Amino acid sequence: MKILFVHPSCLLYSRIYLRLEPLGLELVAAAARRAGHEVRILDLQIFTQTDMLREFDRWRPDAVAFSLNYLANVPEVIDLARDIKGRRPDCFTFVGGHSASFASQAIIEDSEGAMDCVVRGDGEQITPLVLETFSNGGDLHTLPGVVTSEGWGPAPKFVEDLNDLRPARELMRRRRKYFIGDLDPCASIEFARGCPWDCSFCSAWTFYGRSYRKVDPEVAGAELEAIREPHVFIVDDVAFIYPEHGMAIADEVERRGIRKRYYLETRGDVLLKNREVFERWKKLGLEYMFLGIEAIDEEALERHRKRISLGKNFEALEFARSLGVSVAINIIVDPSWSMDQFKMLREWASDVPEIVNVTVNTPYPGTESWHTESRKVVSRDYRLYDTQHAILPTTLPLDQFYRELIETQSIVNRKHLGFAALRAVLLRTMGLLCRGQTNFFKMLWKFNEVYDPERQFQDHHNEVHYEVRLPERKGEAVVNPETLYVHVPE
Ligand code: B12
Ligand code: SF4
Repeated sequence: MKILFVHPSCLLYSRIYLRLEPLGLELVAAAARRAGHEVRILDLQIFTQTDMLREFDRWRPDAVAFSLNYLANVPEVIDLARDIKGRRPDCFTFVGGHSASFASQAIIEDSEGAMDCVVRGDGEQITPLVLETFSNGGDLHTLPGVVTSEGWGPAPKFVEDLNDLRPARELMRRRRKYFIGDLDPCASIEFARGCPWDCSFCSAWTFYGRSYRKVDPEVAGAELEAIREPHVFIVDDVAFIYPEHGMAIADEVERRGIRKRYYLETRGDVLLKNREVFERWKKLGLEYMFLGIEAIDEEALERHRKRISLGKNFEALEFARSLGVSVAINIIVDPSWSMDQFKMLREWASDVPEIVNVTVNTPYPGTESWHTESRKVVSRDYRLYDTQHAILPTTLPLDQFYRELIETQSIVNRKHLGFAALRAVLLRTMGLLCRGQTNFFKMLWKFNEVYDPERQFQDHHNEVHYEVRLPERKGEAVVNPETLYVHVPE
């Protein structure tokens, strides 16, 4: 079969700071190719919907498969499936990914036959089976993790071995468009999958049943060596939980003489526990580290169930600073915030040397807070579920909330991306421009074009075609995690 794999377009956030290769889709495409299919990938973070439809008409694939990690992309993907069925009703359409797995029933219903099936969980092993079953006219809904209008298959299965497949990077067109900050161009890599913690606002753990699976160090080393880009984003939810794993990959990097610059995400307590691993990676080229701090008060940390104290988080920040890496942190703003709370955050964010990323508390399907959050959501428009909009009631009038939010973000943005920051990274910027890499340079002045309080406020008044389904019993005091899992723990 001929299969076109499609990644949807950028979210608000990605229009400025980053654009990263769709690693999950590359892995699934590689699995389909290994099963003998002819595959192509089109990334709508780079190409347009018109490009996609043109390719569809010219190449005439037998199937189109979408990747859907972000809830905000659900309407776009359903509409694209409708376009495809409108052109060729016999073309097989399916979708997988993080959000597709949590919103599978809604996607099947809302697409009214345009999406033939949703594949929940790890996609590599099941995709060839889905394609085979479709071509033989078999019952798709009997396969593990598969949801169709006829019903649900059994629970999805974990891929047997993470070392088995490598992403089909060579299928990506215009790879130089992928970047994060001044790591331009940037590739992505996965050293481990899943997360054993259980923060109440996050669905990384519910997706993978709190499992944590590691790629063998030799495989990780070989893959890293094969990457052409000089910069690499490590996509693990929490990097280097096990020190021996981090050290063994570092051995591989040294043995192979790999010299790259890296970005990774981890937790404060993991950083403090495995100091020597991060020190070693700093020597190997670790440049940026994202620490999941989330709050600057104990009460919020408790509510998010981060299982770390404020003191430990600050200690981790101190240590990260001493390492000499650039540290990025995320602070979750609650829609209930007053002017004073915003002001306090602005003052704090201006004082600390870290890059402070500000997101809005957004309960997501698949998280515990989606069920326990007792406030009524003010919008069920999928497009607003991007952590940059308030979908819970704001205490401030909504337009004022956005003015405060964007003022806070712009102060933080100016601190790191304004002229002063540019002066500091002038040499690097010139180097990138000389090599024809313009992604970082362009991002420096994009803020005002992308973030506009009035536009964000108006987004609440757009016509809504597809709505997020609310949980049956919203405002529950406790949720049984078993009911949240996509992959049931083994
Ligand atoms: C790395 C990462 C990022 C990176 C960038 C990722 C990127 N490429 O754009 C950064 C740090 C920049 C980022 C930012 C954000 N992220 Co993010 N991110 C992740 C993370 C940790 C891993 C994603 C990943 O690459 N995994 C590795 C690959 C191999 O797995 P995968 O893509 O899931 O693919 C597998 C399956 O999903 C499936 N699959 C995928 N596609 C397809 C297609 C088909 C056809 C099939 C059959 C199967 C299939 O098979 C694949 C292989 O098994 C996830 C959490 C997680 N563990 O999934 C959050 C996650 C996806 N992000 C999330 C969020 C909210 C965001 C932000 C909006 C805000 C924030 N606070 O971080 C921003 C927005 C970014 C944007 N794109 O605009 C949420 C999504 C929630 C939701 N329901 O929408 C997640 C789930 C984390 C969470 N907090 O719960 N993110
Ligand atoms: S926020 Fe981080 S530590 Fe918490 S469950 Fe999600 S990935 Fe794990």
